[in-house]
Amino acid sequence: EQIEQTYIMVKPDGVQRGLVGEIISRFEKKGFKLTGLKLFQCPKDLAEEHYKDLKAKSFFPKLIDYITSGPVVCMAWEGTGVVASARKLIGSTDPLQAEPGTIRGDLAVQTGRNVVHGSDSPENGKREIALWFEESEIVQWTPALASWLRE
Ligand code: DAT
Ligand code: MG
Repeated sequence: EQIEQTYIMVKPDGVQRGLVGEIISRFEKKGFKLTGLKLFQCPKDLAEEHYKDLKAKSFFPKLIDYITSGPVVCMAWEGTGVVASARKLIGSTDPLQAEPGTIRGDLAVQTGRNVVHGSDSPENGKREIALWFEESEIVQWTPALASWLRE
């Protein structure tokens, strides 16, 4: 089984609304391993690089303003299948379409305030973690409960 990494980020609305603990908790309880965590004020150039695939979209300037409007919480999570599983825990891009039980389905009402980001592929997981974290900020550790999560 391939161990993957994904970049998860509580967006500025999630931080302002006091949802940081709730959001971290969902990934923690699922059983993935946290390998990086920080509060961070995102500069404009980093936001533009992170969302470079959306540069041509009409909403791009608003998206950059939103992501840089206040602190975000950056996370790196690791595990087998973590990329797709995290996307499921997060729910659809439009929170009104997101299923109840998902983070966006439970905690948000609009695409432009959808509280959390998650990488969409293992390749982007690696790319985004390298973009948002220094190498020294990623910690390799063995959770004591590992044998109770996986046989
Ligand atoms: P996701 O965050 O679910 O991976 P995405 O990568 O397609 O979605 O888009 C990145 C972010 O851009 C998304 O979380 C919110 C914003 N966005 C996407 N589509 C939008 C739209 N049609 N109008 C406004 N904002 C949009
Ligand atoms: Mg995306």
